[in-house]
Amino acid sequence: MLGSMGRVQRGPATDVVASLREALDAASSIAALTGAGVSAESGIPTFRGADGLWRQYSAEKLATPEAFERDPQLVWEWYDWRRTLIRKAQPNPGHVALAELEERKTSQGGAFTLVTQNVDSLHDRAGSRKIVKLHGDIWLVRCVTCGRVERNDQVPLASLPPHCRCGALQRPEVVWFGEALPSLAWERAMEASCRAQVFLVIGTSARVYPAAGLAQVARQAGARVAVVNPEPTELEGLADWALRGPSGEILPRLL
Ligand code: BV8
Ligand code: ZN
Repeated sequence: MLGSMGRVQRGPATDVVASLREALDAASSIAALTGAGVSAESGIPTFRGADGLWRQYSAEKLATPEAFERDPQLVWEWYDWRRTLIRKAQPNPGHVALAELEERKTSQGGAFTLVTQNVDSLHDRAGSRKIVKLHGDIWLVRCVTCGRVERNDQVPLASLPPHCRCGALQRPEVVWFGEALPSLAWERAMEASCRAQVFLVIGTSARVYPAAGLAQVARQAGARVAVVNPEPTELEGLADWALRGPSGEILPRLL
């Protein structure tokens, strides 16, 4: 049923899902922005949900260069804890559905770009190919001195904090608050958002910028926007479809 504005359609009712599925089938270019909520059903706590705190610290307190400068050990204990959770986690049906959507769209000669804020690599493990990682990758580390980037899969970390072969400290290769996003990733995210006819916003509180601004970019370039989230978000006002519920249940219904 259409809302009063005739635009926003509530809840994952079958007609809403069917209408979005039709738009996805017809679209030649689709972009999706995901956040921590898409990994919630894989057992990974979100940043701002009830289970989002670690030793009572919020992400804003730990995911900063200042926190790392002040106490690299503490910041690495947080990442080691998250890496341990992520290693045990499996991609859920929401991750898998996004990989299938990409496969289907590209096999029809269309485009599907998955832009993620997540650093947990569950989209890679679910089979997504065209992934733009806006905030980095928890399995990569970077030397604070010589800049060398390498993969570190140790769970738990053998030594906390890890050190580079040059002897200097290594940090997680992720984007902290106050740090610029990788320019190539940002360019690819902007390009995909401007080209999309349908822009999916999945499992994000849409509070962190510039990532959260991509929905507006897509809309201004003519896309229709679908939001998949059990809760209302800051993007409610610009959603053409608001599918209220967990992505692990809703996304497979879009196939
Ligand atoms: C930058 C990576 C400048 C590391 C992260 C004031 C106004 C506007 C902006 C700012 C401001 N003050 C400061 C800023 C800038 C700041 C910002 O936006 N702050 C916010 C807090 C206001 N942004 C930055 O600093 C960015 N950099 O601006 O640089 C610059 C430019 C040039 C040169 C130099 C500097 C960098 C931001 C990146 C920070 N890094 N993480 C790591 O992961 O450890 S942020 C972290 O939180 C995540 O990466 C993610 O991006 C972000 C948001 O989290 P979400 O993914 O949305 O998760 P959240 O818990 O919030 O929400 C989960 C959602 O899932 C909920 O809605 C929930 O309902 C839903 N959900 C739950 N279960 C399910 C579900 N959905 C579906 N299914 C379910 N089952
Ligand atoms: Zn080094």
